[in-house]
Amino acid sequence: MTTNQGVPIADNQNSLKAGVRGPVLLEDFILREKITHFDHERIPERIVHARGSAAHGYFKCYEPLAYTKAAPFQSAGKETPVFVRFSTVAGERGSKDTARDVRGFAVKFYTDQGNWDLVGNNMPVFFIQDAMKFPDLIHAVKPEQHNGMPQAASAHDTFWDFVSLMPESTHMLMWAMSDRGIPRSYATMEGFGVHTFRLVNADGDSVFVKFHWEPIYGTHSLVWDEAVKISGADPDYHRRDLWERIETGAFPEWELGFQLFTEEQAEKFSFDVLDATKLIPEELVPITPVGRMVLNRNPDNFFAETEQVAFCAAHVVPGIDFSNDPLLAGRIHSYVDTQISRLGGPNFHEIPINAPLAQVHNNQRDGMHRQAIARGRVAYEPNSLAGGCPFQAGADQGFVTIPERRAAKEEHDKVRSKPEKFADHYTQATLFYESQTPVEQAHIAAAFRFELSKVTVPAIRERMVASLRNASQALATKVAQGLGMDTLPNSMPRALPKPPKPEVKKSERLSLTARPGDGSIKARKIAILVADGVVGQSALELHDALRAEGAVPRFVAPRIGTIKTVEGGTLQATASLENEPGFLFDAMALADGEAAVAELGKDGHTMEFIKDQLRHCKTILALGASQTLLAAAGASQNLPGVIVSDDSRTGISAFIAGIARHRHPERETDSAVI
Ligand code: HDD
Repeated sequence: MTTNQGVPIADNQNSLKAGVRGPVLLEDFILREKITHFDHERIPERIVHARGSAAHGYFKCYEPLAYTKAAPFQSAGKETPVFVRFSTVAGERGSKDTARDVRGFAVKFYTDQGNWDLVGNNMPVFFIQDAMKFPDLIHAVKPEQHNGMPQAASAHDTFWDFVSLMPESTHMLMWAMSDRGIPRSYATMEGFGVHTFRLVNADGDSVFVKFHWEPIYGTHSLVWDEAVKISGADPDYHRRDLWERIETGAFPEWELGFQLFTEEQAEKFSFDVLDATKLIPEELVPITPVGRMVLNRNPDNFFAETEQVAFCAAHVVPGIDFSNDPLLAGRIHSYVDTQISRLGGPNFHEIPINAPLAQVHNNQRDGMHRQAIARGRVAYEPNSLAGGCPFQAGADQGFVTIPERRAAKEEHDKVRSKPEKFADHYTQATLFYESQTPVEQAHIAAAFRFELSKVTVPAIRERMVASLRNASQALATKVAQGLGMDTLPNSMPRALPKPPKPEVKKSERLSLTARPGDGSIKARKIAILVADGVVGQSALELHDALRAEGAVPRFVAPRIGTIKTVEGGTLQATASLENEPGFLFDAMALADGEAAVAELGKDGHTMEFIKDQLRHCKTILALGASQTLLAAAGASQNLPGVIVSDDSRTGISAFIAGIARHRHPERETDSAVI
């Protein structure tokens, strides 16, 4: 052990004192260095997206792409290293993972031509159209300034005050109130670049693009009651899930897809592609798959990597360019700016996780925390003393901004204004709501009801319902009923009374059910409830069958440790009913064995365990004698997703098929707690 100066430390237990009971001496440089460093261990957390988790991996290109010269897409099979950070937006760094919120989905590609950061979200649209409103949006959603509450939640007055006065947020509210706001796992969320970007090829031709990440495990979310309970039992739920998936080899994986369209197509759309509150329905522009991203390595050090990684919407590489989206423009400024205070100066690009793999050559010098030692005496260009180095890369190699085509009607020199189509605030909110299944619609209504019921000012609730009427009368009526409103308020006047007719009125691709995934049960957490006297053979058979499918089964018992089987053998319970409650598992099985069933039946946690699994519509298997536990918990054997079996083989295969469906929403009723 040494000091930071490399001086060997003889004693790391005792400070230097004037006598064993005397005062500590100022001379103790070892103590002072240790405490001083400790005092400065924290850096400011991110203003937004403070709570996050990350992993390393790679992106692999399917085929070379003619429409972009961006390095990751130049040859089939080409791998580009990536570092990906997922996050919630509103909560502070130590807040819970399962808050209802948008999730950040930020990908840093370490390309041959420098770093490209695709800093997106798990929703394809945004609350506002212009970065000018971003500080207002964030001030409204963060804990209220007078009392610092609530933490990691949009269910409070200031958020709904703001959004109800900003009807452009209605579309995004639909997404945030949908089950997308409470994902089951980072590995089961879609990701979106949100803005329209441009791809540029070697000839300088450009095409518009929207970026999509599609999870191979399918889209899968929590239900609200589950999310609330998980936040108490395991606030690190998503962080742990990401870590464990990678440790167990069930690597999270997404397919990258492009929605490609030309400027001429864009001009004909009923919406403006520069408006980040609008998406492009896949029925209008289909998604072209271009490659896969796999996350296969956990960070070595949370602070060094996950905390210090600095993403920036301005980090693009040759072949990728911006559009004129006014929300994107503000982002291009904001990210570097924020890192300067968060990471302590302009040299954060030298921190290993941020350093590009491509070499850096320029004449930028000095500043706080500079690591690089620039040799020689030249720090300017042009020069002759360093042989002219570093040379500009030139238009062939270097980044060239594509010349913007300006439509004749956009002739104003400088304006603070918006295009007319930006004023259509509701058409796509309607599209999203109408495209959901009845269960998804019910969840959206329940989420609005919950959030608005936390709003203490009646006028805000009414204004929000008045706005919702423009998106969906049915939804507004349901929400109003849930809030005890006797009559519906008048609809809010629309900024654009006659919006253009939408090309698509219902898009099945917008439902979470549209992406069921590969049908596997990889990485699902499954509880097998056991106690002394369990039938070991069928319990182990089930355990092994689940493992063989890539799932993560655990024996859960009234206490952890060794469990005796009827056959005279043993099982190891790695979780207890108390330390891993039922809502932490994707599915459960009740093992066979009279004595075990009797013991489990005596423990109050067992009933709660089963009831939560029932309530959250998960797959339940009851083997042999354990059927009585199901009955005691009030479960009818005829419920979809509840499997009762005396024959472990058939029971296990039905169980696996049930788990692959994620959940059995047919079990939901209006009165169910979800
Ligand atoms: Fe942002 C962080 C995504 C609009 C300003 N943003 C941040 C992160 C994500 C996004 C994923 C976390 C990155 C990480 O893991 O470190 N932000 C978005 C998306 C937006 C968006 C998808 C809209 C389409 N953001 C947006 C605007 C502004 C910012 C309009 C400001 C004008 N965002 C920031 C920031 C953050 C940030 C203040 C905080 C921490 C950081 O940058 O590094 O600069």
